[in-house]
Amino acid sequence: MPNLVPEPYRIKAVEAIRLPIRADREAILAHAAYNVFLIKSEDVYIDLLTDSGTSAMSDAQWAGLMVGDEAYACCRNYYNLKGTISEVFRFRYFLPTHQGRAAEKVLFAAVVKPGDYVPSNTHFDTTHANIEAVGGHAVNLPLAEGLVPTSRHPFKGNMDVERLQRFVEDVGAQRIPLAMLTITNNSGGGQPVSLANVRAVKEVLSQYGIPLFIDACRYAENVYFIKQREEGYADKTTLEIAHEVFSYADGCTMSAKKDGLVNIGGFLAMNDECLYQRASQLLILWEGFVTYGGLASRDLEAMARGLWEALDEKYLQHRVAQVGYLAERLLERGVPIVEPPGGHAVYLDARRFLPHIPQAQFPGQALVAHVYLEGGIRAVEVGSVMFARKDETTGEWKYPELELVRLAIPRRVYTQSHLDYVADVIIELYHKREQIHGMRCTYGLPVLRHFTARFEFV
Ligand code: P71
Repeated sequence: MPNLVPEPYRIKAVEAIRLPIRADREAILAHAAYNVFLIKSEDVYIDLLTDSGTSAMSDAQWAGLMVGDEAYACCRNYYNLKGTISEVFRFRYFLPTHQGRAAEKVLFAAVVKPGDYVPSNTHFDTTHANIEAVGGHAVNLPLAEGLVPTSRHPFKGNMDVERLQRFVEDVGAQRIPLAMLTITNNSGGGQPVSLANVRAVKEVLSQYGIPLFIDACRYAENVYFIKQREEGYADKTTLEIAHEVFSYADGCTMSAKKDGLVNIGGFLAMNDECLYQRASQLLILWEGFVTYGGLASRDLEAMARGLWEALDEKYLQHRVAQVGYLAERLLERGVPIVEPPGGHAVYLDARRFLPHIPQAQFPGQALVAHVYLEGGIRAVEVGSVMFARKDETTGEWKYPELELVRLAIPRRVYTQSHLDYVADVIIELYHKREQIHGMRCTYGLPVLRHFTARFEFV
């Protein structure tokens, strides 16, 4: 069993979970208007909605909560976090925020003017929305292979560097206040970005004086993929690789709810002092003083410790193997997924799973609904519900290239037998796929509609 990497931890506290009977699951889902964001968590058996904020903290992190110094200003935990960030990410300045999107909001409000462009390998939905909220255009320039679920390119999260160069020439550097790289690329299947790509993107941007920011949510998983897959990095430590990744960047946004191994927290970091000053003003306005940024001091401490734990190689080896194990079990039964699997999730390819459902009838959402009905498992759609956009002039909908259902694996939470159960449920559903019908959206807000939208089966 080459994939078997036992959990490099043992379990000290447990939380009961319960599978409602099928009839109850049907009623629960209908009551939630077929949107799993609206299902009570106690009615979910295995919760794979997200890997964000759902990690199990370590004993060291829990102990860290007790040494939270709850002073309004300059608490000791701020300095502990500052120490971690300067040792791992090596940016000169940082501001804590309550989560990733708060860091994005502050950053874009400080640098993006109406009509500006922010290119990325692929922006996550909150990033996209925060750029547009200040009048900017969020532009995705992924590698072509990144949009082909069956391509086994090792770094499908890469940005297309030639497209970036052309894009900068087309719109002009003065309209691009910054560019971004999301590591790993969440919307594209949790795929990593290579160090060669980070370097190449930085080279292009340097010609024009455009800063590079990294969306660092899953930096540790990305670092581990570099170590495994990129020539010349097998013998480097995860910390050394992290140093090199961030050395090409001018700053980063971070949702520590992912690779910070905390339930809440994030930060914005940068080298530019002027930007730090401007961002500090906005942080104080929206989040809180610069030494806590909307968090309790104990949360800063848990983050300071979690950011280190995420770089532990034994932990990363298990994490990536765990996701890979679920992927393998599905692949050996022919279930279409995004290959190779990413670091935090297995993504079902809803287009190939349900070829009889047109994109306008939300095959991803229909699959999410049935994954819950079949096994009480909560997944999330990353497809037309999340990314389709209405053209304001023609009124026509533009659908995304990828129609995916993400099975996100919370960190240090589920064991292999949970994943075996998940695989069995999905395989069973795959056998019955022809019985699954499309959906229509009966209510949806124009921005980030997936959180609150309502559906029914057609
Ligand atoms: C994820 C999330 C959380 C989420 C967001 C929207 C719908 C469902 C779940 C959040 C990210 C992310 C990247 C690459 C920034 C954020 C925002 N992801 N960048 O994947 O993946 O961070 O949630 O802390 O504000 O489930 P935030």
